[in-house]
Amino acid sequence: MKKCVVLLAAAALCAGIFPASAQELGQKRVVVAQAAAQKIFHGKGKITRLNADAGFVTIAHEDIPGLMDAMEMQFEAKPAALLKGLKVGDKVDFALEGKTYKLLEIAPAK
Ligand SMILES: [Cu+2]
Repeated sequence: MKKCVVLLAAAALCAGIFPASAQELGQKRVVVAQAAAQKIFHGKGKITRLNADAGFVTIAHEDIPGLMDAMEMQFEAKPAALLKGLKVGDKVDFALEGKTYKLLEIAPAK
């Protein structure tokens, strides 16, 4: 009988603790995901296509740690004027917003 009471108490304790900590963990994960989404990331690559008037540039980029592996992809520059003076074949350094992938800065690599 005593064992039964102890088990019940433990079960009640667990039921009380686990939902709370699971919820807390979930909230922490959401906060971390939001922080990553709002973060500015920096990359390096080479321009393979350019539509400066429309504000689109395709870059064969290296790894962007914490965001994506190396690949060739199109980015939208914000504002489009960032792309003025650049040309296909240019090696560039760029900064992008982690959630929308919009280019915030792009300049010839130093
Ligand atoms: Cu990419």
